[in-house]
Amino acid sequence: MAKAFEQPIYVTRPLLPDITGVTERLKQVWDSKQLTNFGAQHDELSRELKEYLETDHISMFSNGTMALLLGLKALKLTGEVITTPFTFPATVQALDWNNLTPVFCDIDPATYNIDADKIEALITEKTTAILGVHVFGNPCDVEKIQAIADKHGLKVIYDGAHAFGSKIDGVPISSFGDMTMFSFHATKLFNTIEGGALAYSDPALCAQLKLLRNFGIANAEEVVLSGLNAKMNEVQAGVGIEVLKVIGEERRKRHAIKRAYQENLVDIDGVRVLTTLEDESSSYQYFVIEIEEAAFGHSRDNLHKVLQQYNVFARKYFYPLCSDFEWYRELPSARPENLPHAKQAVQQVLAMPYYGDLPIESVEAICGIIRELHITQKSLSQI
Ligand code: T4K
Repeated sequence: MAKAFEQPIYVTRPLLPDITGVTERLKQVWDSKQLTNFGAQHDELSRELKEYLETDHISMFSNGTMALLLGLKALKLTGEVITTPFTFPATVQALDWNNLTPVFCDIDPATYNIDADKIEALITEKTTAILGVHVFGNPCDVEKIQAIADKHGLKVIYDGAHAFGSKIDGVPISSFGDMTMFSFHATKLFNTIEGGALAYSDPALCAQLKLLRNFGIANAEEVVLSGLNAKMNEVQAGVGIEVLKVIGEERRKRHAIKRAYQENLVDIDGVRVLTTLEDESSSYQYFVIEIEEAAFGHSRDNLHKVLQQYNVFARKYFYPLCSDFEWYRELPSARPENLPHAKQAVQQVLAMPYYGDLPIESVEAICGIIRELHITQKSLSQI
């Protein structure tokens, strides 16, 4: 019989580089006395990320939400934006803060991404953009989405919060759409504690995005637009430079963990492993399973609770659906009958513990708990 873990096992743990390198970075920041406002660490990380992500241009922000919010602002969108309800609240909240109305489109049950085949029917004369999310690092159907956007003169923005390093047939994920947002939050594969970036190819956006994240200040004499304060500071950037050095090793560790999960879950009825991009193309951000209650013998919610009894804190990303937020419920596109696949996914999906320092034996033990629950069909009350 499976035993509870002595220490809690969380869905993730931050990737922490050796403290020596971070201390050296801190010393450089201290010596320079430049703590924020586009200093040397900021510029160095910016250069390194541009290369790593193979993008033409990159702008770094205090967090991913501010990057998306101001990216949408820079594109001067109005009216309605077609997006997915199966995402983190930040995606649609970035629309709210731009006075844009989200139009929720159902998802593709195979990838959990916006269903490109359902987008066109939602376009009205007010639509100005499509905001896709590369959910769990798996790419949207970028070709189909671009074709629709070109046909109707729409912008395409991707929330790539989970897609750091994702590629499609060897092409970096940021090559698609007008811009891609990345999150560098502590829970992300690559982190700057908090942080985020926009990657894009239009050089005109560089200056605009710099103004938007620095109060619209053009120079000591001129404030040219209403901006915000959303700059990445020097400590964030310094940490990021050190994290980038260990990302290859982290990806290798996560690869082994992914394989261990796959091998240990493959023959359990009712547990579907979300197909992710293979190896070099993967962002290795999450390891996600889907529970089909009839075959597994328990609901996703029951499994979630049982795992907690064993000190394992898997997460129901993304629950609740954004279309169920109180302030969207009246939108026609938020009606449940329009979002059948999203409604189903939100009841079935579970993000499993996934980070490089998670021992393979722990992965095997977690899978053992799942297997035991399936085999014995025991209810929560019997544990
Ligand atoms: N778009 C999408 C699709 C996103 O998923 C996100 C963020 C965004 C946009 C916005 O990007 P940011 O503005 O955040 O850059 C976490 C993260 O806070 C959030 O960044 C992330 N998505 C989301 C999917 O996950 P929570 O509410 O699950 O965080 P929390 O605090 O419960 O952390 C999860 C687990 O991670 C904890 O149980 C323990 C561990 N943890 C967490 C932190 C913060 C640590 O071990 N150390 C830590 O410092 O949202």
